[in-house]
Amino acid sequence: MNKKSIKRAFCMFLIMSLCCLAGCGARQEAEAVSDIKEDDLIVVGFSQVGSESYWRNVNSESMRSVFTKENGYKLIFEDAQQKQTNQIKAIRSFIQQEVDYIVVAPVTEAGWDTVLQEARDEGIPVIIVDRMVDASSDLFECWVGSDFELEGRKMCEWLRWFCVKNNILAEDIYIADVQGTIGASAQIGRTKGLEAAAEKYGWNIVAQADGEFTRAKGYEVTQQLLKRNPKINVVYCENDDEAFGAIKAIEDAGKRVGSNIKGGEIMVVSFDGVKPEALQDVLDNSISCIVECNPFHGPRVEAIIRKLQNGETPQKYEYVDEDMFSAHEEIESVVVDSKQYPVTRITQEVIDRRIMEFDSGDYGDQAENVY
Ligand code: GYE
Repeated sequence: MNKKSIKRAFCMFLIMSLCCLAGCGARQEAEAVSDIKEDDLIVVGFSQVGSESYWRNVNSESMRSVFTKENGYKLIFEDAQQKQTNQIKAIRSFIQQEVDYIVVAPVTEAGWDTVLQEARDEGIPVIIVDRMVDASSDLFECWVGSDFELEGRKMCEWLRWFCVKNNILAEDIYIADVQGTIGASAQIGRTKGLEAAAEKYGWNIVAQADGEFTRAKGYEVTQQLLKRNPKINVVYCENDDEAFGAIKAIEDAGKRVGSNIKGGEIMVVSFDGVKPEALQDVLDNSISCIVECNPFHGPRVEAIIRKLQNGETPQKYEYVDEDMFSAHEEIESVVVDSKQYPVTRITQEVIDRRIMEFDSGDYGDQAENVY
């Protein structure tokens, strides 16, 4: 054998050994997972809102990805199809199945006392995620989600400075508020933020209607509102899916979408910033500003359950940090209650980086990203 063939043979041996090792590793891992006994698993019943938006689907995936057998959990996932009655049924069935934890992402805030009391009577801890419940705080262990009113206020500060910098008078602003599901915390907070700012700065809110956080409803509602109110020059969509519908409705009505309000364009702003297409719309100036809403609650809820398992007391309310996105350079940050919030300037690079981070599951330590 010459030197070259010895080298090649050695390489082959090395590759084969590595493959064998990797195979053994994978096999061992599979065996380890199948060794986990069903009885040892922590059973989590999760009642999810539905699948009304891209945000929601990413949120469901985030929950599914942590509550796995490998991590020591059995997840019972129930999709409520945007109906609270389905959530109440699901919670009652979780109680019957004697799950260890109940996690609820409530559709709307009101009407939870009775069923949460039933869970409490059975000694099952309840964790509320994303939206909030309007119930006595001793009926649940803790809550983790976004400060929706702050999101609305951040957006309105952005709009205010946009108007100042572009010499647009407050009285010339005519806003259509395409709301989220009425009674959901995300709707209540975002609407409240807008109403307070309109009052403070003198903007006109000419119409408000329920867009149910969906693209189809966002389209339908915007189409109707534009017909009835030809003066509308800002469409405040309470999520990106509604914004996709609104953009189409504006274009179908023969009008132009964009930030040039003085030039006759209709400005669209929205919330979430999860779907890459939404950020692309920011770059293309179809959406002028997005206030981020972070959907990665799976690791946060899992961290809470781990604490409860260890006999620790988790923080009662945990809010997640959130960004803002715009392609406009003139507003670098906004201030709400003396706190400064930077606005990330959207470029193709920023979009590509976010896509890469999301694809690889590397979006920072999400469980830590709370205050
Ligand atoms: O903004 C929207 C979703 O509750 C934060 O619900 C959530 C909202 C989110 O359908 O896209």
